[in-house]
Amino acid sequence: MILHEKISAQLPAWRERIKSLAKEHANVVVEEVTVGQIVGGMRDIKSLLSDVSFVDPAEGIRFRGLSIPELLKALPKARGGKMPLVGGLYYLLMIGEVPTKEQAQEVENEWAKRAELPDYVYKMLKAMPKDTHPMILFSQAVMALAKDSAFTKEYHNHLKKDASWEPALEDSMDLTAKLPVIAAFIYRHKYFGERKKPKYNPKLDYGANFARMMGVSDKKGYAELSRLYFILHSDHESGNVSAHATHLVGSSLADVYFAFSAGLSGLAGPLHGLANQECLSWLIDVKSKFGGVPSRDDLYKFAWDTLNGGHVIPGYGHAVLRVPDPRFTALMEFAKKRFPDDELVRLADLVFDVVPTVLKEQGKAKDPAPNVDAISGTLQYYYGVSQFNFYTVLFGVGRAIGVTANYVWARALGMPIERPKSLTTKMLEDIVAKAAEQA
Ligand code: NMX
Ligand code: MLT
Repeated sequence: MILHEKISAQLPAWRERIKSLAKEHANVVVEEVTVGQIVGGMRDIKSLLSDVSFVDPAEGIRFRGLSIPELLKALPKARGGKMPLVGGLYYLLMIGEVPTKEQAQEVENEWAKRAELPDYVYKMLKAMPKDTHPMILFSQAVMALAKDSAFTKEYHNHLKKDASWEPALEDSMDLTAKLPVIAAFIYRHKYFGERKKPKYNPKLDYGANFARMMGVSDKKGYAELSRLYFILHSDHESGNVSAHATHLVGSSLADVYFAFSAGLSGLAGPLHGLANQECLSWLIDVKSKFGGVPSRDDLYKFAWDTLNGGHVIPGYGHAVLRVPDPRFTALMEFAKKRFPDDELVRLADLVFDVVPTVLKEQGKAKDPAPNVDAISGTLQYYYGVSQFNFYTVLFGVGRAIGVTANYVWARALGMPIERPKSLTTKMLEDIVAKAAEQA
């Protein structure tokens, strides 16, 4: 398999780099950790290693060094579309080089071979109560697949540490191949009562398959959105909850199914991936309260009412970014090019104009700008995917692309089990008292 060959070729030199850092430079200080960071959710503590992506606060994400506009330009495009092949992104994230069209297609072909879902997963999903949240179903399905993990099987068969990335890659290819099928089945079954298995067509790419299996009416348009959506949601460096949870659990040598289902559990939180569902629901509330797009003044007041009611404004703020999220910009551009007159797009644009002012006036949020969730649901809604609570599943399909690339490289580089040190409140107070004495 192409990804296997390319990773094998890079490994000896990369392992030497890590070995040199660990052995010769282990005592070089990166930076200090403050009390504020410890009580403040470990914000900005530089303590994770990932070459897959990096988030610059003033610029946003770079995937293997490429900004979003650069990435969208450089990656090979899907047949009949303007958006890149998702398989090309997986190649880039795994290998660190922009693939040729043939290389991207090889990844797509691998996915097509591995997309079939075992029968027990369908049975399990069908057996769940109708009102189960789709993120529960999604995470359950991922976890169930651990039964067939190549990694776990080989681990119990004396897997050598140096070779552990190989079954990790096999599992990651299998998992990412199956996710669109799982997601589409959950969608068709939960909201439309369909019981038949979605069919993955090997002649179509990942995005086009997803659009067909979802059964939306504008398949071409939705295939383009799906490609863009999965690419943009794939990774956001390693410290966000879903990426970090996946990495942490993977560091115990749990297989990628267990590790990613932990990531999905984190994604299901309203401050993380669930914000896209909350955000669209907030926009729809605005629309129904005012019977359409409100005036600037009415929206300003509504936003303040949300804050005064003790709620956050979903889709705004970020732990790292200090500028509008370039993923928001890319999705907004997509919408404005294709359906600029859509009422929700106009509303999301007005919110972009008003909410940062309100958040700045309130003075709490460090980043008053929109993040990706401020617009992602609006685009789904346009294509008829109007069931808000499904949106985090879509985020999850995309997120797997980045976090599994990280998982494979973590095994390839022999990264150890993660185990930071904790302190008690009293210990922190003592540190503070000592610092005051010395000042
Ligand atoms: N609306 C109201 N208050 C906010 C918002 C917001 N959108 N963003 C931050 N704040 C508040 C925050 O609750 C905190 O208040 P307090 O001191 O009372 O606890 C204060 O501002 C400082 O928070 P920050 O340091 O700016 O943000 P933090 O890094 O802690 O959290 C988020 C980042 C993204 C969790 C936060 O901005 C938020 O809750 N946003 C809304 C939910 C959201 O859009 N989440 C999606 C994240 C992106 N994703 O794709 O997953
Ligand atoms: C993400 O995509 O994971 C979010 O923007 C959250 C983050 O980066 O912290």
